Amino acid sequence: MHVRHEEVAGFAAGAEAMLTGDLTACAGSCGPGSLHFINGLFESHRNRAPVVLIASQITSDEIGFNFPQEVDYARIYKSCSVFCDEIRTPAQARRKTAMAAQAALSKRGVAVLILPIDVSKAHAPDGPAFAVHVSQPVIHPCDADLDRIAEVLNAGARIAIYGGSGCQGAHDQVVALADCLKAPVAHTSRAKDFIEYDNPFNVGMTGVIGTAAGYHALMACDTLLLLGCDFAWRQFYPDHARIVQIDIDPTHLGRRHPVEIGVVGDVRATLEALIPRLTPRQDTSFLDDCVKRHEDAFRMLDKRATVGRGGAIHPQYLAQLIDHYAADDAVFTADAGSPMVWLLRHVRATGRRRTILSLTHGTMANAMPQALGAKKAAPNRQVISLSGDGGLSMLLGDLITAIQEKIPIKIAMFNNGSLGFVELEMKVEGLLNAYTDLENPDFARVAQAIGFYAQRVERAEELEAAVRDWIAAPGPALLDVVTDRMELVMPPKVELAQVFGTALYSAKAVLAGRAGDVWELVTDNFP
Ligand SMILES: Cc1ncc(C[n+]2csc(CCOP(=O)(O)OP(=O)(O)O)c2C)c(N)n1
Ligand SMILES: [Mg+2]
Repeated sequence: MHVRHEEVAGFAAGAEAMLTGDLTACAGSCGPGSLHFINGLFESHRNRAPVVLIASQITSDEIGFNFPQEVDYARIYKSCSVFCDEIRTPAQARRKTAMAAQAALSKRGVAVLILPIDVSKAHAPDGPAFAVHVSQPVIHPCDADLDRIAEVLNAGARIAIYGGSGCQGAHDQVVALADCLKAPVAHTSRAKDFIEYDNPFNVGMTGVIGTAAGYHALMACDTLLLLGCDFAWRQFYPDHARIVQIDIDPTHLGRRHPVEIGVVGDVRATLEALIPRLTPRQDTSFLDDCVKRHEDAFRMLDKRATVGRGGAIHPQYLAQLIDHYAADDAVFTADAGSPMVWLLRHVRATGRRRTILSLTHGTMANAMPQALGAKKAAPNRQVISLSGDGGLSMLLGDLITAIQEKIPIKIAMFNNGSLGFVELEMKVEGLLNAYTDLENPDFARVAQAIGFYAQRVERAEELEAAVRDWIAAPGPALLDVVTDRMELVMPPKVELAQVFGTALYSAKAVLAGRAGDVWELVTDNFP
C-alpha cells in the first residue's frame, strides 16, 4: 500500500499483523521519511504486532558528520522495538533480516532494520541459508503450582475472574472455569473479542471506561484470578482479596498489584490442567448479584443510545446503529478518545468480529489507518473505522490512499466539533476547557471531492437510513455525523473528587457566562 504519511503505514502494518498474526513490513526513505513512522510503530509495538520497518539511511561513509537527512534511527526506535540494528555490509543482509523477522514474530513487536543506501545498492553475496524459525511451545505451570492455585480457589467464597488478551483462543476454558467456580468474568478492553460473546458469566469491563458491574466484581470479591491481563490502573484492583495471576510473560506477574501466587503459563493450557483440580461450587449468589448489576448497567447505557433532546444525535445511538447493521464478522477500529469508548460499550462481540484499538499507547488518529491495513489484510470482511473529528483530521490526507489503492473502508465520523475526551478530562479536573474547539469543514464534501461516497447527517431521524446506505456503499464511504458534544463518558464509580471537579467546572463556567453549557452537561448526563 502506497500511503501519503508514513505514520499511516506504521498503523496499517500493525493492524494487518494483528489480524493475520503474520509478519508485515513497511519501508521509508532517509531522514524524515523513516522518522515519520514513529507514532504508528509505537502503537503497533505496544499491540505486540509483528512488524518490520526497513528504514533507509544515508550512505555509510557520511554517517556521523551531520550529513543532510542524517537521523540516528537506532536511538529513536530502540524504545519501540524488539530488534533494532543496521545492516552494515551486503554479506549481513540475509542473516540480519532473518533475525529481525524472527524477533518480531517470536517476541511479538516491531523490528527495525536500518539500511544505508550503499548497502541497499550492492548485491548480496551467496551465503548460508539463514531462515526464520518461530515455534509455539505450550506452557503451563508445574503440578505443585497448579495444586497451590486450586487450594486458593477452592477456599474462596466470592471468586472473580479478570481476563485479558492472554485469553485469546481460551474462550471455552474461561467459561468452563467460571461455571465450575460460579464466578463472574470481567475483562480488559483488549479481551473484549475473546471473552464477551456467548458468555453468561460476563460482567463487562472495569476501569475508567468500564461499567459498574465489572468494577464491583473485582472490588467485592474475596479471591481474584487474573488471566493473561496486565491492566495498568492500580486503583481498580482490590486490596482485600487473595490474588492469583497466570500470565505467559513472567515480567507481568505482580507488577500492577501484589499477588499471592504468580505463575507462567498459557491461559488455555493452564486452565485445562487446573479445572480438574477444582471443587465445583453450587452457591451462585455473588455471580447472580454481579450479573444483575451488569444487566442494569447495560440498560442504563442503552438509555443513552437513543435520539437526544431536540433531535440531537447521541454518539451512543450512532454506535448502536453501526452494531446493528455491521456484519457478524466485521473488523472495527476506533480512534482513542470517545469513539473507542462507544465501540467498546455499544458494539457487541460475536466471536467472529474483531476490534483494533489504541489501548496501551492511546494515540489519536489510529482508526482510519488501521482500517486501511485491516481491509488490505482481509478484503472479504467489512472494515469499519469509528473516527473522531480530531483524530481523522490529523491524518486526513490519507483518505486519498483509500481511493488510490481502492480500499473500500467505511468511516463513521463522530463529529462533536471538539477534542471531546480531553475536554471531559478538563471538566473533571475542574478546568474550563480551552483549545478544545474544532472548527470543522463539511467533511462529507471534503471526502466527496477526494472520491468517497459520503453523507453528512445532522438530524437523528435521518441517521438510520444513512447508516444503512453508508454500509452498503460498494467503495470507500464516509458518514459525517454531527453528534452531541455534551456526552460524558461516565466512569463506573464517580469519584468524589470528580464530582467536585465537575461542580468546580460548573462554577467557573457560570462565572465565565457559559451557564447554558452547565445546564446541558448536568441534565444530559446525570439521571
Ligand atoms: C497524538 C495525540 N495527541 C493528543 C492526545 C490527547 N487526546 C486524547 S483524546 C483527544 C481528543 C480526541 O478528539 P476526537 O478525535 O475529536 O475524539 P472525541 O473525544 O472528541 O470524540 C486528545 C486530544 C492523544 N491521545 N494523542
Ligand atoms: Mg471530537
